[in-house]
Amino acid sequence: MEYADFLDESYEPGAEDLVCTFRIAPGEGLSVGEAAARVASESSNGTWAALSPESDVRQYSALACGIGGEGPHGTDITVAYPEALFEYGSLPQVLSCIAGNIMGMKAVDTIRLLDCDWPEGLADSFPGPQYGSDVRTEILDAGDRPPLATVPKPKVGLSTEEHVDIAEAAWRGGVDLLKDDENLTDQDFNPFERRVADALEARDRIEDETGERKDYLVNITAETDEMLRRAEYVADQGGSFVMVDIITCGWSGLQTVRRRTEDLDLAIHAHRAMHAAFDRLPQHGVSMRCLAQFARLAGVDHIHTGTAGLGKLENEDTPGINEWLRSDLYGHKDVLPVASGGLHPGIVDQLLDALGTNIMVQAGGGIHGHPDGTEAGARALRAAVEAHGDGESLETRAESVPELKTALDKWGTDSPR
Ligand code: CAP
Ligand code: MG
Repeated sequence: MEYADFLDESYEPGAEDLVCTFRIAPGEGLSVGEAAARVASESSNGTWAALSPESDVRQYSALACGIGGEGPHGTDITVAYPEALFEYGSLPQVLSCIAGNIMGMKAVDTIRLLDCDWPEGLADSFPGPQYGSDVRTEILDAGDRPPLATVPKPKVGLSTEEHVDIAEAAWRGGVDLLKDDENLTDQDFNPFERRVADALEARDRIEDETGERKDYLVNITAETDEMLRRAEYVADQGGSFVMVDIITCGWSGLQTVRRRTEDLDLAIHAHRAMHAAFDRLPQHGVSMRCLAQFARLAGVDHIHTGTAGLGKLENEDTPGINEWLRSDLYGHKDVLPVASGGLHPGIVDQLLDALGTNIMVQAGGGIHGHPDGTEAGARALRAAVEAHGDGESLETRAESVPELKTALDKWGTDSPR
């Protein structure tokens, strides 16, 4: 058993293979084929020295079976992994194979995991989402309109009173969901339990006032046992959602939370803070497309996937990722994509034209930065989304919604830099 045994371009992947596409730049002195063989070997059960094991371990060996054309960031190769290599239901084990040591091998100058094609057995060994985009009707009253969410800004430092006041104003103005920021957890200036209890109490009041269901994406990000305790607290207080910073918490932590949210009947909002450390460079790392795939298998209901070039953040392939999150995956529920980052009422129509309306729209600065405050900012965003649904231009809707007019006067229709 040596590196050359892990390359077979005549091999046709079968239904029981996990097929991964990588983009590689071979290391010095190696051909693409030689580098591809090393990727297959080191990510399954080979190593640098020739081995002669007694037992038939070849059944667990991956095969580099496709070599594509050379592109600006490297050459795309295909590697087929037999399902038997993997532990069913364990994302960390799968990732330790397909995104493990190979990321640091000398045999490749750069390597990026671009895409995965999942076999049924392995995909079915994961729970998948509990709700997916059904949250729009099962938990909220959004119907086929994009649910609107807002993060109180400044992102941390507000007291619980200030946080709840902002929540009330945003809900009253037409937002469906309050959302904690990715770095707001249980700090002294806004402690977790009081924040959750007071905000959900306010939620009940505003629901009575508006006749519309409202809810709260509560950030439970913490050490795993503590996340479980916080999820139970949210359920006890009558919440329906928890938010997890899935990259910083890690896949094991997420899988543990998903087990408990099934019992607690809570939907999971996935924030992807730190994703860009994996996916920003086109020639190296792990693509956001793959991170989203892992998250769907793990069972999140919503995940941030970007704003199709609009907004303040760099993103890759948002429409393609969103399409995969809605695609059939052996009966797993879809995942509701979240567009967030520098959004304001003046660019929402462009966003919905680019991504469709089966998304969640989050605006923080684009609501709380409104000259007339949070409630006006929320009214402006809601009006912008409803105008798009009615096929009416922002400018026309602004004639009857002064809050929208004010937002357009302030921010125009361009993305912030
Ligand atoms: C947006 C946000 C979100 C980012 C995350 C922020 O605030 O709260 O965390 O959108 O990025 O902290 O920047 P604004 P992504 O609405 O005020 O811009 O959605 O790309 O994962
Ligand atoms: Mg944030």
